Amino acid sequence: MNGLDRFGPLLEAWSGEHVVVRYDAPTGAWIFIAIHSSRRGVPTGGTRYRVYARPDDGLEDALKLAAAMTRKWAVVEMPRGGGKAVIAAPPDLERAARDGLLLRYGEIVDSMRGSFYTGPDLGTTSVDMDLLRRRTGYVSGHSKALGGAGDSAPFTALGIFFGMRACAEHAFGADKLAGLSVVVQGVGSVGVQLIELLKRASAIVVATDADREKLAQVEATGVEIVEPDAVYDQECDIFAPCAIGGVLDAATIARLRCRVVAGAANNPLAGPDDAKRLADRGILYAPDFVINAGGAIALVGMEHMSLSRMQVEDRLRGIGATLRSIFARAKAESITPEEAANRLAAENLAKPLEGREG
Ligand code: PPY
Repeated sequence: MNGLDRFGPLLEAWSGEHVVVRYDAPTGAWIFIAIHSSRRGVPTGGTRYRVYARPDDGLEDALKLAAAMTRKWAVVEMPRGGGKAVIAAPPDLERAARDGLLLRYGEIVDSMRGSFYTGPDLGTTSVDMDLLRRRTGYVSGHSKALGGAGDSAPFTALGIFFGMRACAEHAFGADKLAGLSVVVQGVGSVGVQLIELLKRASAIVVATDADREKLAQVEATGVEIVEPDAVYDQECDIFAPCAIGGVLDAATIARLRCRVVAGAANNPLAGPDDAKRLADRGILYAPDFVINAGGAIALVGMEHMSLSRMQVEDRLRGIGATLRSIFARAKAESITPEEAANRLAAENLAKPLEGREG
């Protein structure tokens, strides 16, 4: 079988617990449920639905995303563990076939009997979560009509917004975005919400997306647009990656003309050296798993910890406070903010579990 030859090396290099793998014969999709860590609670993370060049690219994504979830729950101190699912789908599945695939995926999640909790991610919506709930209760982010928290994108966007203000304070000396230029890469569900918040705060927004149709919709609201590949050369104060991961590598970092990188994308850094590359260019980087934790906080907070909307908003504001302390620590310990955030996550992971909320 083509496209599976990296399975062994990928798993050998991974620090997680286990992976549930399923080949979905009716569609040809591969399903990977990566359980990275159950140390702080039930492994919980979204379900990504995407077309990959090869199935092992989907596995690689799942492994990295699940590890990031472990760090994310640890830095925000929520009683959950790291896990993530990837459905590596064939291109152009028809609606009925996609629904069938999701229902079968829901059965697998259900068979795990609560050892993995999921919700929406790139390529899935709360409508999909409603579908999954026909097969399993271990799903968050389903519609309000069915008793869920609904779309998590507004919460993720609000967390990014508070995080950006902390970045602005550190980089420009004032915790406000008015008059700052922000380039938003990706106008998916989080990108569009973020653009609205930025406009309201009187920031100057420039957007891009590979999807022309989506981009045209954003342009129609008065936002300036740039070509997807020109985005790295665009002079701005803040570059906000809000699309797929792996976009920042040696080549693109060399082109950046911004002072801050802060966005919603998971794993925007292509490799382990890229945080240092950003720092060497004098660019402040908000670690992704800190600044993009808003959706995770909102879904689990509202659906499983009975937090009110106000309490969730307080926690989203806390993303800004956490980033401030990460930037201070990075400075004090002469390390990158990424490394400071990793140290904070590792410390929280090592704490004894007694006496924690939840
Ligand atoms: C993420 O932050 O990347 C998530 O996957 C968050 C999340 C948490 C709980 C359910 C679904 C998604």
